[in-house]
Amino acid sequence: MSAPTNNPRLLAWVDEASKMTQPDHIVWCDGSKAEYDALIKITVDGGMATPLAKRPNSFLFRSDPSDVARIENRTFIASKTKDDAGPTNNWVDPVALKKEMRKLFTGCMRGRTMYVIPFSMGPVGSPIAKIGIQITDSPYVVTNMHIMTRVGVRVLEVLGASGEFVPCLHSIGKPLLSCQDDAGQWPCAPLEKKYIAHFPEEKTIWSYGSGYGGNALLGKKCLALRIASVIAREEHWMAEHMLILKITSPEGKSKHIAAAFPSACGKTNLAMLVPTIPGWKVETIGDDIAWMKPGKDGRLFGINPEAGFFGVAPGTSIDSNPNAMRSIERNTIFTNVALTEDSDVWWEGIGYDPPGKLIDWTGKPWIQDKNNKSQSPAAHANSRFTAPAAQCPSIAPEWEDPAGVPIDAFLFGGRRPSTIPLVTQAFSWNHGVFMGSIAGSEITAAALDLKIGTVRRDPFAMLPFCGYHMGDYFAHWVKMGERTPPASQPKVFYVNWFRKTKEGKWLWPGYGENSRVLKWIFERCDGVGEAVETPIGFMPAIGAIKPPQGVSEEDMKQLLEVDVEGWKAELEDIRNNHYPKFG
Ligand code: SAT
Ligand code: MN
Repeated sequence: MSAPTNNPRLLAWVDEASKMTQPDHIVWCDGSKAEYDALIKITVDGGMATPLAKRPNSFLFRSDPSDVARIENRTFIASKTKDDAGPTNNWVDPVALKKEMRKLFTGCMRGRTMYVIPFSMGPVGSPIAKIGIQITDSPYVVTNMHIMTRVGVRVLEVLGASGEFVPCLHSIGKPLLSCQDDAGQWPCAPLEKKYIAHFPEEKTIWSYGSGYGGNALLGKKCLALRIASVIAREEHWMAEHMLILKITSPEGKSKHIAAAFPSACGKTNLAMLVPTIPGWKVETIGDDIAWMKPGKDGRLFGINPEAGFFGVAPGTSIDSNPNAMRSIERNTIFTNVALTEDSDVWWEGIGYDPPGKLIDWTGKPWIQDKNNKSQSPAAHANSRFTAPAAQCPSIAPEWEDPAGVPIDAFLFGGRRPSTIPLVTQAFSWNHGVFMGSIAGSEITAAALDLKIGTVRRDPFAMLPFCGYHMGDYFAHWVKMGERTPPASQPKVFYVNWFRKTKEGKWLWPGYGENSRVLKWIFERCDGVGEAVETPIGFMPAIGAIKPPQGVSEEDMKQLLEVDVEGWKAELEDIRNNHYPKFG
């Protein structure tokens, strides 16, 4: 196939990669539906994918049990010096790593097809968007990239002969010997040969040995966060692990809120929230990543660089997230969920019992046994759906606006049963930076490295996703504030939906009721919300947030108290255990 580009740098890179990996064929992807269908057919015919009878154009994949999530201990920032990667990233010397990885990549695509995927992160041609080119030998990855990014010829047109792109080299790391095929098994390399490598100075990504999620869909965490965070620092913008939502008042005024939470805090649910308060509307711009640049008027304008949702399936139900459930009715790829007898999907927390016998995510028969508390789940805890964002009923009309949307507020949060109130507003930008830097969740289940009750902090929810020194990242936030006129700075809030009583009862119902807190945040941005000044920030005045049903005045008091003793312990933990990590 002749290459559909005359970009010399792209042609040279593809040539070099194909000489190293030695594929049987090279295919330049055009992003068309015909291409998607043909690739899906290859996976179905090969026994890798199962068509789902109840959901048009939807398919189930089961991965290898060793390849089910991002692997942080095999993810590397290969900057020139260790100090540039900082104390919280895995650093390796880039020269040594390339030498090692070249050995692995040599001949790794034998017996396979190499796909060249031109993709845009962000609306094609948007001044905030970036172009990536992913090389991969996985048809599964190509189909997922079709959904998660904008793939195709239009991207090559924007790239032109001299445009810039981020080269993303990927292989599942399993060459096929002559006459061999995968025999329906998910191909990948053993753990010690898996490498998810980032070269921040060159702005390139080399990923070897995994076909799953963020390890393999290189536009997502690798490009849109780790590499983009490096570019954003150089170019004075922000690449953040944030959802963006649009909230509209009964009077028809809108604000945009970008929010960062550590994992398992309901980011996708918040992005697609259905308000319980009459007349208010929440719409979705993005559920995972925000790229924000200062506009001409000094305000920050944000885009969602992605085109789809790669959401966690377990816990997603009509009650917890009706918009997500409706987004996945068709044209969706499911990975590692359970299969029903009538060829539909099922997972723990889908909101109803399994309709009879299932095939679990490992491919084995599974019958629910409610008496057996240690029964292994039918769907993997990190099983996923990949669905086009355009299918989401709550998607905002301007979600693909190349100019982005003006950001009025930043939210940080975490799961904090004690100390942290329902909502606090920062006094200033830098106070807000402090709030982002201490974000984290309390450990509720025993982890290897932390004991129950301690806070696992994940500053800005960026700890696994920042491509450079985390201390420099905090400084970048401070500098962004200095570059933005105070009146144009987004206001910053810290929220906690997960407060409990001393007896362990939830104080706040969460989900759609969080709209009450969003309303106060909206009003604060509008200059009308009533607040009191406390030692930890501005907080809602009595009556400024109307409690939902089941939340008493007494509960509200607890939710909005300033826990002086708790905060003293908090500060001690921050001073002694958290900040020293960053130098
Ligand atoms: O696998 S992804 O990195 O895309 C999702 C996640 O682990 O947060
Ligand atoms: Mn994420």
